[in-house]
Amino acid sequence: MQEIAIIDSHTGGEPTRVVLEGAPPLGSGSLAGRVQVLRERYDWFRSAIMNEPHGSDIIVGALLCEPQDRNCSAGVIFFNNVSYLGMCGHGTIGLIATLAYLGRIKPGLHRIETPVGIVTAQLHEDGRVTLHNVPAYRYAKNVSVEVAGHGRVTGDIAWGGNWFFLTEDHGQDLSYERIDALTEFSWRVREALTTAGITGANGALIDHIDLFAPGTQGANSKNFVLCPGKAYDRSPCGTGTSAKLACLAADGKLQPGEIWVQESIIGSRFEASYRREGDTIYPSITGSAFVTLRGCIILDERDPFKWGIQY
Ligand code: PYC
Repeated sequence: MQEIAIIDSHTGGEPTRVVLEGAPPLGSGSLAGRVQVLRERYDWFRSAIMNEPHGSDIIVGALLCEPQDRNCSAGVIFFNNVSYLGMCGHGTIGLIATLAYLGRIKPGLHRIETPVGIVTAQLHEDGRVTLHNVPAYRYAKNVSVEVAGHGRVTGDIAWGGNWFFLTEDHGQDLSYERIDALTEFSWRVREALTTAGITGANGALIDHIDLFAPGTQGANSKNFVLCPGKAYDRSPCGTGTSAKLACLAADGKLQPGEIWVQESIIGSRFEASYRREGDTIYPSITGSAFVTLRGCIILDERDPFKWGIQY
């Protein structure tokens, strides 16, 4: 039997599972190096925690690691049902809420090491968290792709800690009742981008699709975000909102310090803004997370599905 200590939380409805103990040895190098070791040698660990029957395709895992930089409160590697994430906005907010729940951190600023760089997170006295993310940028504007059964769709490609295709030109009604249709449509967009050889910088796979529409009840915008494993983000997506800020900034539609309220497909919200240093955009995302479960995953060697049901 192997036991893996976990704490689950949700940020705007999107779950995060912090893995506290029980990970295989990844060494003490950079987080980017450690995620490579995890991917190449111990991917069964990710699968066991994320996939059914222990997990589900909607959970994002956050493996707590010793930071290399001693000025950081923690290091973290994010993963999901299919792969690894560079950064995760809702997941960082969930991680901070979890560390606070454990009494390991107090309100204030905390540096967190991730595979794509150091982010900082402000834990507020009332429990809200403001994530100061890695720099975001728009890589390409007005990229058109032919989507099977739909026609041409035009959008922007941007980085916010993960790669996104962001579009308002989708002809879809972004309503919760249409989750299945939105999932199928977004998946087709993703497949069309891959088929057309459209990527992020250095050939990076665009594995998040972000559909936008006008927001409701004072929100600037509402979105539907399809994640890499075909689950939709219940939260407004921290890295996706960061990518959106980069596009708004590039188009001169949002000024530094101005608040952008991003609403998710289930109605949860992030408050976002950015600061600019030269050409560099630094996004900040504020949201709340709530701890929902504390426990232990048990890997029983007799269980034929202990490593998760693989797709
Ligand atoms: O909040 O950045 C995010 C995120 C990425 C995937 C799911 N949530």
